[in-house]
Amino acid sequence: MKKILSFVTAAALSCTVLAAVPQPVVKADNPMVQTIYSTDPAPMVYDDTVYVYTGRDKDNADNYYMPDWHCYSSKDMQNWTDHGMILSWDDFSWGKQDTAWASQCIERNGKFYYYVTLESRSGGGRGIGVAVADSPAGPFKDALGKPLCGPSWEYIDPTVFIDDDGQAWLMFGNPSCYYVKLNEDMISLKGQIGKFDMNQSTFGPGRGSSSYVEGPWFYKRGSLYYLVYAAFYGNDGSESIGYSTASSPTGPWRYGGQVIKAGSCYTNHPGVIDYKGKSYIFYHDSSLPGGGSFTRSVCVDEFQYGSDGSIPTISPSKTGPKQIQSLNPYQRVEAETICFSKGVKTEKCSNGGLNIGNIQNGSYIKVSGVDFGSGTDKFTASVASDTDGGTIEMYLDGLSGTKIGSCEVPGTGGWQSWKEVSCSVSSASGEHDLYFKFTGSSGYLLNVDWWKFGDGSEQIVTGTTTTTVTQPITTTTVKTIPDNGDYLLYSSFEDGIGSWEGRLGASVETSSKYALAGSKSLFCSGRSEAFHGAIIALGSNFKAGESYSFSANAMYDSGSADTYHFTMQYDLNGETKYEKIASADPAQGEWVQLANRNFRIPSGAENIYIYVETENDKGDFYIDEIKAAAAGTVIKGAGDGSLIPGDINYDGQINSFDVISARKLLLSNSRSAGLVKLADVDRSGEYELNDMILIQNFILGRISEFPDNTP
Ligand code: FUB
Repeated sequence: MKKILSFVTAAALSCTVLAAVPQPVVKADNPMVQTIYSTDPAPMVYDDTVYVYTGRDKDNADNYYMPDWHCYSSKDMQNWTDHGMILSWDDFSWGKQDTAWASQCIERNGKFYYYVTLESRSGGGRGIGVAVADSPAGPFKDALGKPLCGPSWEYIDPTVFIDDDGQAWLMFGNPSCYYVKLNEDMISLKGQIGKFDMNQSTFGPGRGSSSYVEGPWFYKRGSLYYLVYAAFYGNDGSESIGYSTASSPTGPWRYGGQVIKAGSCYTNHPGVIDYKGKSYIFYHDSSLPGGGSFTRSVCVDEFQYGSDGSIPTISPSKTGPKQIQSLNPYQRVEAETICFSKGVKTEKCSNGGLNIGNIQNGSYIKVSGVDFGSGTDKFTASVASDTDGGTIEMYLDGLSGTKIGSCEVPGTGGWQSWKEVSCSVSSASGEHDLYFKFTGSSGYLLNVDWWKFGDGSEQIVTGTTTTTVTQPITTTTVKTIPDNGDYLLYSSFEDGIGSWEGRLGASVETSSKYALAGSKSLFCSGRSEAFHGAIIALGSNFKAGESYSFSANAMYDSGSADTYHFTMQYDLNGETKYEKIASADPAQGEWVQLANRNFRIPSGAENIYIYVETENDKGDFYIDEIKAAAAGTVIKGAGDGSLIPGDINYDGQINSFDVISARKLLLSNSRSAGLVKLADVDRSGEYELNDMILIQNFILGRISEFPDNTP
């Protein structure tokens, strides 16, 4: 009782103070990694997500002592999820200790090729190595057991790009830039290594024959090829970033200008991407406390190309780019998803992935742009502590902003002995930066694996559109989460088959004959067994032991009626196992949804796949709109005649959650045709601002039906 009273009093007090005093907001979101010194950023856009690969400078280093490479991902450009160390110098039999320099990763046909710089332990200089993985965050394995290029003291800093004609190019080098074609296997060279003509007109006037030094970043935009690189100008004491352009990968290059001016860090290293219609440059500086030329930190900023394709001079910012999508606190958020932190480290978690640790009194984490919607009443976190624990305090918009709650963490008997703790929270609605401040006595207090908030909408899910599931869901309490388009996996087949494959003897290809949404689906044929179907591996977004909402849609247009299964395949204790996620019987020529809002991936499962198969029939079939989201998410699908225009989150009613979904949809670049149809309440054929206003007016009682503006 005492505790509740003191919490209420504190909350009330902090509200009173709030009204009078402007809130100190922690603004510094660059550098984007604060848990280690990170270097040489290499961004990659894959599966609607930005992955950034970095090197690591050792703490207190007095030279480039770099033991391993790390990976981070984001969908909003402000909050970055740490995937930890993905590869080390030690994973290469030929690599010398602590020489893990710059790198870049690229995807081809569902495999991830990671090109790295390493010094050869048998002498001769540095070289470019290549490691391969099945998912963006690894595990990666050296593909060759020897350098792909080198050793040579000039061979550092690989950049890789696959051109529109399918030809892959590798470029690298200091103080000259070298280029070579890669074979389709991405791990062997096609032809000889060439060297660009390095002069003032190709790479700008600089300290040497040109300004180019190292760290090339090669890409194409429209029909123009770009090389952005670390450059030395005049008497500058440190590297700038410059760029050149060409109309072919091998030049002739034409110097474009200075992109980022020299700062206090001796080196720099660019990485440039376009993501969701915006352009971003990644680089490194020495801005983290204790930072310097050998203790660097990765940063990111947004920029706009000139109408002629030129890159402007960009001023590094402290705030980083604008957040492009809010964070949903009502689904499990990994604690290592961080906008900015102080006094926090990440480490491997016994439950998979990472957890945050090394937390002491006063350590904190900022999570940017958290959308609490119409309000929250509960906070839950998975925590561990080998000491007496501590307290997780939660604040909005600054460390001295509104305090919305405080959760006591007890000792759990070990730093990896996980326990869920919950507490009530108040005053949080709408979108805010969320601060977790950790308090307690001296020493390390607690670790956190994940957290989430509750929105008071706990419901008993009594069934889905499935007819059979191996895991009963009728007795489980599952929150019904509105579908806000935040998917962990989404295959619409509009842009190709993605990572889908034919299972065993089957073949898959996209088809324009039928589509549940958009204009394409995936056609599965050549099946000589019922279990031959369409299959995809679940990536690092999915964790064994966790529950998710899965949905697929299937149809057949000829052959016999049969039961269709949406199945999970995984390895457990050396054995391959299969479990039905959902099953249904489609009528010929009609789509059917195979969905399960709460399917748990068994603990310990590895090599996890999902696939669609049939019970007996071996005929062809089509699948479309395959989605996976947080457990409880009501994913829209086929065969439901009860779709209500305006009910964008598909929960059977039009309410304020639909306005939130409508707003998100308006800002989203990747709208599914099904969602657009539901949101286009005036039936104009397009989803526009007017539709969102109509939905809002409907909820406010200003209109009782939607106008029909059918063209
Ligand atoms: O980080 C080690 C080296 O310094 C990189 O390979 C270069 O690009 C420079 O950043």
